[in-house]
Amino acid sequence: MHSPQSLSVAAAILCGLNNSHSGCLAQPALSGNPPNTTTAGLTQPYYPAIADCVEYTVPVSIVSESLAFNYTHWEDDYELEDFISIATTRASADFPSVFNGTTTVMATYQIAASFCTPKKPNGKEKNIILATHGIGQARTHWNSPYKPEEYNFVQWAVAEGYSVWFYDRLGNGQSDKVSGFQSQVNDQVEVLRGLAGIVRDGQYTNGIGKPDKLAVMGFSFGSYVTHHAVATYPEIADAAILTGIGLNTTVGVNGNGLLRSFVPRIASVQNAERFGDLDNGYLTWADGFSQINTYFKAPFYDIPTATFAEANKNAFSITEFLTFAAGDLDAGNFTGAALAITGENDYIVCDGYCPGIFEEPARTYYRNAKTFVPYIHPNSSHNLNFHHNATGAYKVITDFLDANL
Ligand SMILES: *[C@@H]1O[C@H](CO)[C@@H](O)[C@H](O)[C@H]1NC(C)=O
Ligand SMILES: *[C@@H]1O[C@H](CO)[C@@H](O)[C@H](O)[C@H]1NC(C)=O
Ligand SMILES: *[C@@H]1O[C@H](CO)[C@@H](O)[C@H](O)[C@H]1NC(C)=O
Ligand SMILES: *[C@@H]1O[C@H](CO)[C@@H](O)[C@H](O)[C@H]1NC(C)=O
Ligand SMILES: *[C@@H]1O[C@H](CO)[C@@H](O)[C@H](O)[C@H]1NC(C)=O
Ligand SMILES: *[C@@H]1O[C@H](CO)[C@@H](O)[C@H](O)[C@H]1NC(C)=O
Ligand SMILES: CC(=O)N[C@H]1CO[C@H](CO)[C@@H](O)[C@@H]1O
Repeated sequence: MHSPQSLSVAAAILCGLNNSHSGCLAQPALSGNPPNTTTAGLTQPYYPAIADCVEYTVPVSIVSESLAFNYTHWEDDYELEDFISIATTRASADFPSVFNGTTTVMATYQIAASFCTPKKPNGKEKNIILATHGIGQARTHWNSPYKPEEYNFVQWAVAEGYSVWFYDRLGNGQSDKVSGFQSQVNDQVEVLRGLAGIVRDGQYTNGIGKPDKLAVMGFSFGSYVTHHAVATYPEIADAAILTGIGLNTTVGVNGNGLLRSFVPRIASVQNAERFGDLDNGYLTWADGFSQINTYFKAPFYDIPTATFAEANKNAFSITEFLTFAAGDLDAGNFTGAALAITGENDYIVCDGYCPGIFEEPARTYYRNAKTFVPYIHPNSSHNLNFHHNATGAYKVITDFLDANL
C-alpha cells in the first residue's frame, strides 16, 4: 500500500555521492581506459570496448497516484534547516504528516538511456538487465569511466555475455526534470513499469529484439523502485537484483540518523552551474565527507574513488528521500528469482551493520519467488559498486543470473 510517511519517520536513502562542491577534494584524473572516442556522438563519458552501445531518448507515459507534499516549500537553506530540525526532533510525532492526500500524475516523460550488448554474442545477450540507479550518480553508476576494470558493472556483465539497458531516473542526468517537491517513488515505479514493457516488446533494443529474459536491477533508491515495481506488477520481469537495499525498515533504517548524516543543502545554491535548473526541492549532501560518512566504509575504499563519486553526483528530491519505502512491500505474487545484496557495513539500510537484520522481512516478502537469496557482501558499506572488490559483488550477481534466469 502506498502509505504516507510521517515526518518523524523521515527515512532516508540512497546513493550517490559526489558533488563539485568547491571545498571538496580535487577531482582525480581518470585512470584505466580513456573514454572510447570512437563512440563520438554518444554523450556518456565512457563505454566498454567489448560492448556495442547505443543511446536512446524514450518517451514513457505514466499515470501515478502521487503523494502530495504538504509542507511550505523552503526558499533558502535557513528554511530547509528548520524543516530538518522539525522533521527529526523527538517531538515530531506531534507534527502533522508532510504528505496530505494524493494527486494523480498523468504525464509523458523523456527518459535518457543507454543499451550495451556484447560485441561477441554467445547466446546470453538476449538476457537483458534493466538497471535503475540510486541517489548519487545518474546512469554512470553502472558504467563508470573511472577505473572501469574495477568499478564498471556494465563492462563486467557484458563480458559475462549479458546485455544491459540503463537509464537516468526522472530528475537525473539527461532525463526530464520535475519538481523536487513531487518527484517520488510511486511515479518512478510507473516509469520503470513502462520501460520494462517497452524493452520486453523489443523496442529500443538495437537489433536484439525481444529479450528471452528480463532482469530488473536497482541500486539504493533505485532498488526500492525496483522492489515496489515487482511487488505491484510481478509480471514485469523474470528476475530482480536489488543492490544496496534493506527491507527491515524498523531496525535497519534509521531515518533521523540518515537525514542528519546526509547534511542536506539546496542543490542549486551549492552548485548553480550544475543544479541551477532544479527547484529548491532538490537537495544534495553538504560535501564529500557527508557522502563518505553515509556511503563508504574505511579502509575498503580509495579516497580518489569517493572523490570521483562526489564530483559526479546528482541532486535528489526531498520527496524521493521521504517516500522510498512508501510503495508496495509485499512481493508475494512475484514468482521470478530475487537477489538482495548489500555491503556488510551498509550505513543507509542496515544502520551500519547488516548481519542479523538483512534476511527478514525480505524472505517473507519474496516467499513465492522461484528463489530468494539474501547476500551480505563483506568489507563494504552501502555503495558496494565503488568499494574495493566491487567485482566480487558483480560476480555474485552474474553467477545468480547464470543459475536462475
Ligand atoms: C572503441 O569502440 C570501437 C567500436 O565500438 C572499437 O572498434 C574500438 O576498438 C574501441 N577502441 C578502444 C580504444 O577501446
Ligand atoms: C496542506 O494541505 C491543505 C489541504 O489540502 C492545503 O489547504 C494547504 O495549502 C497545504 N499546505 C501546503 C503548505 O501545501
Ligand atoms: C490535511 O489537510 C487538512 C486541511 O488542512 C487537515 O484538516 C488534515 O488534518 C490534513 N491531514 C493530514 C494527514 O495532515
Ligand atoms: C496478489 O495478486 C492478487 C490478484 O491480483 C491480489 O488480490 C493480491 O492482493 C496480491 N497479493 C499481494 C501480496 O500483493
Ligand atoms: C528485523 O530484524 C530483527 C532482528 O533480526 C527482527 O527481530 C525483526 O523481526 C525484523 N523485522 C521484520 C519486519 O521482519
Ligand atoms: C570479495 O567479494 C566476494 C563476494 O562477496 C567475497 O566472497 C570475497 O570474500 C571478497 N573478498 C574480499 C577480499 O573482501
Ligand atoms: C580487513 C578486513 O576487515 N577484512 C575482512 C573482509 O571480510 C572478510 C569476510 O567477512 C573478513 O574475514 C575480513 O576480516
